[in-house]
Amino acid sequence: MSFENLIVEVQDGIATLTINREKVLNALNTATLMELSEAFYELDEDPDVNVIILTGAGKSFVAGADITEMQPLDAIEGRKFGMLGQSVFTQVENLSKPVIAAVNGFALGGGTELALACDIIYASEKAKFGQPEVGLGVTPGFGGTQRLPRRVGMAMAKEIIYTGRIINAEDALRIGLANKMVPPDVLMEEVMNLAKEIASKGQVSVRLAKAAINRGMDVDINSALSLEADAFGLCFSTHDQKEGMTAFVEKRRPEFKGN
Ligand code: CO8
Repeated sequence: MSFENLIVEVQDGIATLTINREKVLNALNTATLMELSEAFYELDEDPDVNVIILTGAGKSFVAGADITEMQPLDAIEGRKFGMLGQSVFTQVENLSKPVIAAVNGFALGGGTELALACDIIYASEKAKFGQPEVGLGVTPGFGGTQRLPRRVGMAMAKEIIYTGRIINAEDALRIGLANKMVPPDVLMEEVMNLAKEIASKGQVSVRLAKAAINRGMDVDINSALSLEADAFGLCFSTHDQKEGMTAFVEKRRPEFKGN
């Protein structure tokens, strides 16, 4: 895969997707959003990929949507740009495979929103989160008004969004925005270890669990439990369920095949 604004590397079942517009701190313009969509589609289809890591080149994860591109937009164009970002981030959220955000630096506006679309966020001690949009005269537009309250609670999300305040990694960890905070020089190693741990499990069950969690959060508890029952039942049609349980009974390590 070759892109102008992204670097994609795949090794041992783990893809690392790096947003690479370092000069503008990896701000997301239309071209980068389109490339992200294409890259995520291809990685989800790639049978050699089980887990995807998303990070940014240089000192930034993503410093938001590209302000120079947004500055001249009218209402119709602004809505269109917002919907493009929303559709790409929803694609990331709904990917069948787990996506881990390795937040290496600034994750502002669209950067926090992109991290929120990932399954798990590991933050460098240098990471800076926030939704500074009200300081630019706009609302968050790539999902922040919806995914941030779902992640950190409504009152905390309102304080973050109404003030536009920058949140350091320690606070991101405290409020449950980040799963883990690590020193900058070991961020990628820690994220890779997490990815390898996930990749070593039964991949059908990992993906069905992701779908059940994601879909279940948007419906009532009884419908959600029904989704879980369907996912659980479906696992019993797989090689990996037979192998996983047989290996337990035979006191050996399972050899999963991902089917
Ligand atoms: N867009 C475009 N260019 C950017 C952006 C951005 N979001 N962020 C940084 N840059 C550029 C700077 O303009 C600068 O370019 P140049 O060298 O040509 O002057 C270069 O990147 C380096 O930036 P700084 O010199 O500012 O670097 P600092 O280390 O001094 O500061 C900051 C880093 C604090 C991250 C600072 O760059 C900053 O505040 N950036 C903007 C952050 C921001 O407000 N992000 C939110 C954007 S809005 C958004 O994401 C909403 C999404 C939904 C929109 C839906 C619309 C319809």
